[in-house]
Amino acid sequence: MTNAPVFAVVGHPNKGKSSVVATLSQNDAIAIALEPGTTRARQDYPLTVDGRKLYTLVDTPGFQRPRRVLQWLEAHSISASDHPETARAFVLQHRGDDRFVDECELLAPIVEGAGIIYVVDGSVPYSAEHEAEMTILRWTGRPSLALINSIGEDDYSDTWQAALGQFFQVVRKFDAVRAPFEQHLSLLRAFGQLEPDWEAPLERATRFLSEQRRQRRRQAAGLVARALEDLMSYQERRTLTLNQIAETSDASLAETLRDRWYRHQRQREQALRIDIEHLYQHQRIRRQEAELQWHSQHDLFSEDTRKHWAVSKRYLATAGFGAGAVSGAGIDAVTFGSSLGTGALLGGLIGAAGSYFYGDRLVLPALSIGPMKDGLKTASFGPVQDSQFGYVVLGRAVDHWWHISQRNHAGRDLLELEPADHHWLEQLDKASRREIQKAFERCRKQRALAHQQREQFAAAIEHALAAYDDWRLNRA
Ligand SMILES: Nc1nc2c(ncn2[C@@H]2O[C@H](COP(=O)(O)OP(=O)(O)OP(=O)(O)O)[C@@H](O)[C@H]2O)c(=O)[nH]1
Ligand SMILES: [Mg+2]
Repeated sequence: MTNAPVFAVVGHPNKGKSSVVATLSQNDAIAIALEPGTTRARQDYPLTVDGRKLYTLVDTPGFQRPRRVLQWLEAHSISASDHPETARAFVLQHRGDDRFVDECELLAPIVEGAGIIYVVDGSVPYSAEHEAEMTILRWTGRPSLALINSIGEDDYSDTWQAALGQFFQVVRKFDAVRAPFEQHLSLLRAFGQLEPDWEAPLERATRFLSEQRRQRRRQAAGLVARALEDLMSYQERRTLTLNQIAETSDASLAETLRDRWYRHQRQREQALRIDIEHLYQHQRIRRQEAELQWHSQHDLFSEDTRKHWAVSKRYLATAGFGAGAVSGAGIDAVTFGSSLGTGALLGGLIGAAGSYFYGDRLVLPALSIGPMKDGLKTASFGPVQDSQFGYVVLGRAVDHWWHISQRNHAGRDLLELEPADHHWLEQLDKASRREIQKAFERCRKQRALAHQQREQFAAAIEHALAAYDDWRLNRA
């Protein structure tokens, strides 16, 4: 596949050209800024999947002197049949000419054979000043498509549509920042219709991208499952001499180990965040300070978190079994490893008050000091003895994954993980819920998951991702 299509993304300065390139090439390193003139030189951005180049997008600076260029073209043309030749001659003759640096940069890839993606801002009114640009592009004779990318709130896309339709073969609305994945694919297909040589490679590109999306979800589920396994089974340990034990109170030992345990858990969760972001080729996501610093408001262990991260008390009470299933034999199956009896705990959970639930007592592990061995004792803290903790982590992880999987590479805003107090997990099939609950139980008992159990756990998490995706979709 040597002839992967090349598209030059061109237009007026500051209309979202680089944003379109960033999104379609899945590259968040591309400079996007409020000031016009951010892109100064032509730059190629190939999109590769599994080492295969599917297409290349060329980011370009905006037109600066389109009327002057058009004058030159008109003065050097005899008839319409020489328009593409004349456009090529313009580029050849003006290389190094200070007046037309930007025009040469943006026209060069087109006269070399690239297709044209012309980007306009549909939130400002159409103006005739664009006609020189559009005419120049038409002169090149290359396949062309116009994108109406709305930067602001207003909508003038109708007048744009009418004007662009006279110059371009296809006109589409495309929001570089918000367009969902399906629209990326549909855009590629539209291009395939413009040029017979591109139809097959672009059809292949859409297949590869769809497959990549499925694979990424599977890999994301694997990452979340591994993180949950680590978090649920983590134990902080410290070996102490007799002297140390004599000098240290249980309370301060517990505090030290607990602090370290907390830190580990938070770091592990952060590592998961970054792994997920990198999986989707997001290398520079800025998250809220509060998220990175674990401001107490967003603390993994706070009541606030539980409320906000899609884990209701009622859900927690019936986690893995579905509402109403926790009765009779069901209760035995729910082993909430707590110092309280199962019955008492469930009473507290289901009871209207239940407000003590999720206090540190239940969620957090306790300090344990082992027997003396060779003059040393080992103090340990963890693993967490309440599998509900896993659901809190899962709810947060799934929500983060969803935002990342939806995020276009033109997005530069802060990632704010909005609170949601919903029962989305109830949409998950029972078998998957049971699988997740089983894995949590094993982990908190520090029994390593066997290969097959790990796979089943990851598959259940993948179902959870899909369920969450559906739930978000239906909510929108
Ligand atoms: N809300 C919103 N803003 C956008 C969109 N596309 C671009 N912008 C904003 O518009 C501004 C310009 O975007 P760029 O992609 O840098 O535009 P450009 O055409 O490459 O600009 P130059 O390289 O300077 O010619 C940036 O502040 C973007 O964040 C969009 O689809 N939605
Ligand atoms: Mg730019």
